[in-house]
Amino acid sequence: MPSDVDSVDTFTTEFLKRLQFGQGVVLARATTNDLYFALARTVRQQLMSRWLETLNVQRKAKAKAVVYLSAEYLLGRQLDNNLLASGLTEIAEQSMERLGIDITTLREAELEPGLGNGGLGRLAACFIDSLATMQIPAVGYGIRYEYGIFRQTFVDGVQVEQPDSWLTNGSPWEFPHPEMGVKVRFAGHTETEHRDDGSVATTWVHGWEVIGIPYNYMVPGYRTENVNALRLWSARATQAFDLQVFNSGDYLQAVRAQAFAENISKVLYPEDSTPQGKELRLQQQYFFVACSLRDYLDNVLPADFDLRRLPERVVFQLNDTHPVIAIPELIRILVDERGIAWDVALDIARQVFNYTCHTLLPEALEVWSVELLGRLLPRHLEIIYRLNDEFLADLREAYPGDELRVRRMSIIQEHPERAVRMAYLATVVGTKVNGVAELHSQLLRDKVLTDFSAHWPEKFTNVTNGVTPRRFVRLANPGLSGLITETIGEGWLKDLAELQQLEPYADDASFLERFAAIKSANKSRLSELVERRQGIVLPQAALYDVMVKRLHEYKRQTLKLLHVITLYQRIQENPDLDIVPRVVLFGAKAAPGYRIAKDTIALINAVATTIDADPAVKGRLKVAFPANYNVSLAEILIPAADLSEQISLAGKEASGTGNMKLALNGALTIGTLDGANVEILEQVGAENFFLFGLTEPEAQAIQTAGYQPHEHYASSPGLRKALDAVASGEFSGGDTEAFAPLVDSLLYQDRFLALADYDAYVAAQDEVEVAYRDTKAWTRSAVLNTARSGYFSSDRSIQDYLDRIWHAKPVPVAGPTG
Ligand code: 26V
Repeated sequence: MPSDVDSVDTFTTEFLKRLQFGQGVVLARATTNDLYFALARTVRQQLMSRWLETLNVQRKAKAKAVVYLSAEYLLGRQLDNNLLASGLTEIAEQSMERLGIDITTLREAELEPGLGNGGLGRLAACFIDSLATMQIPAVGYGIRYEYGIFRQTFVDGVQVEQPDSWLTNGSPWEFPHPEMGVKVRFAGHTETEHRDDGSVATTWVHGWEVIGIPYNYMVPGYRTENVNALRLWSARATQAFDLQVFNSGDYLQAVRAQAFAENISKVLYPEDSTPQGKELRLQQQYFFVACSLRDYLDNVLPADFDLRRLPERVVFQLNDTHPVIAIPELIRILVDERGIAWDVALDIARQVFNYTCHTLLPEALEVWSVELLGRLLPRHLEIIYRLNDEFLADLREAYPGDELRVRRMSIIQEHPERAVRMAYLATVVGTKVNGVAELHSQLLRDKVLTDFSAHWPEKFTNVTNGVTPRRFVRLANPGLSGLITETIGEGWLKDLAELQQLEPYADDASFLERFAAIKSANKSRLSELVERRQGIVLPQAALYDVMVKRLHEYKRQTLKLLHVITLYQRIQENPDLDIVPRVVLFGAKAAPGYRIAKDTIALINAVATTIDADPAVKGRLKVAFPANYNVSLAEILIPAADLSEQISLAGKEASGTGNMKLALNGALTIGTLDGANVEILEQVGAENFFLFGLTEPEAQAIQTAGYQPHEHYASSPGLRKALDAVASGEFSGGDTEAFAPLVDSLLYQDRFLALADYDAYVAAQDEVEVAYRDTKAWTRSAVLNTARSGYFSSDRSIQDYLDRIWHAKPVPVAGPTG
């Protein structure tokens, strides 16, 4: 294929062709979007031949592949990532410069695919990057939501959600394949036929169906010829359905039917903790899982493939419970469609599925009511019942007389309604169940899936999360990346453990100066952005204190805010106080229906406004809350951080991944012993980490004993003062009602022990302040954070999955960079 664009000349020629023939405009008349499209298409073309070659090589190799099933992929912008992976960044930059085009504007023209809520979706995006980089044959499957995570705006400080229409300008990275549409059936009933030979055959007579159209996205590995695929499904009405209704003469009804079908992939559910049992969400889950299995079994595997040998060729990783309906779906295909005996089918399913759990909050564990499941997927419910019957029979044999245990472990819960516990289904059938950080996996074994881990200890394992250094260091922090590469070479981008080699430079004065200068430049870059967006000017010489993550009570943004109020009150009390100037940055979206979370956002904004209006503060304290925190904003915010806030109540945050990104970029963590913080502390050393707060067992003990939050209010003067200020209306123009629900929930409930940890938190923040005054020592710690965080690469996570769970091997694609 004559498609190489490996010089500035050929790149420019190709770019102009794309502009003319792809967009239908000439340079002089091109819009920014035209130019962005032409550039994206030029890069895409370069990756295209590698992609086809990868498919070719993988098909021939017949190696075991990893199929990652995830309802979310929080991809972020693609242009820079694809330029980097293909080694075309400089050529593209020079080419654009030659044409007088500002490439930065083009970069910013890309609307990021925000097809995920937060950590879980971003982890999926990091994992497919690592899989490709490590040359593992892998496919990611998911949903092509027409609207991703909502765009957050603030109106008078209150979060208002706008639809995220990321596709309005078109999407240059996707390859739609309408001709490869897959039918997905729903509803109806089942019929059983007792055959003469004694066997029983079940047929699912469905009620309605839709078509899934695959959209392919290239997932290029970093500096390798391997390009994997991400395949996202979009729902369309079937023609048969249309014709039937159109023929009946009811045109409007037919159009409505079409809209109904397309609704399935319309929008990402913005809740990330409390499943509402919504019918459309179950439709989404089954839709993408059914499309993906069908696609893999029928199109990816060879036509004559004997499905009895499936475990040799594929492993399905279930990203949380969202794709768990794949288990009964595979069994249904094997038994009902391929005529494989139940026991054999079940045995296959047992070998190919594995389940990752991403939470500990009991309210986040998905259950589907039997009523809904039976109505939407009658055959699947039957299969689940049969699985459960057999499982419970095994249990009764293993634990004679222990009916209580049997009921506890049943896949079907009886109260408050009959429902299928999806985590249990995944645990019963899956080969391996993993948590996402050491502490999380341990608590999963000891607290959430206790009976299961007693029954099957070898089923449980841990894979600590990681993040891709390509996006979150190399692209997000070019300054630091340059310094690292200059110092230790560029091997770290594929083997992040090499960052260790930076350790000796923590005592090298000139290295420290350069490191600090880069941090300071990153702060400028951030403050320019904040000024452009919000007209707020951030002081440069200040400690940048960053808390970015979804808004959730367990993450305790209010605890951070109470500290901010305390700092403010110290200034009010003593206007000449010598404190370290601090910029506190928040980034957080709240689920639209999560009242307390939205109130917290309003309070953060109200506090920011009040502090800003107070001349006594004189630039010593600033709160900035840029709206719409997303991957693109993370890439600017994280490299500017001095201090990383990881202050969830111990035992609640499964892992966290923002904590890893921040540490890698040289921020020091102030944090609790929760999630992966525990491992960050272990890696970077206690001298380079501000640890505070209750431990998980302590928190547990307090809650068991009957926690009384107002006792802390009564005994801590600082806390009392801060809370009183909120209650008195100081931040709401005298309105004492505005934040009453928030204050009351803290004083009378405080589910996540924010008040209990307040004193310890403020004390740790005071230590931060002392430490920050010693610039050299602080920078030394920052360098050590970077040098010692190599463990948190998603490449290492993927290697752990390979070793402990998947047992798949690389299939390198030969080529100039292979
Ligand atoms: C849950 C639900 C519940 C039903 C409604 C829709 C929905 C969408 C997403 C989720 C997932 C919530 C779990 C989650 O995101 N967990 C986060 O996973 C990260 C990656 O493992 C981890 O770092 C975070 O600590 C964990 O909170």
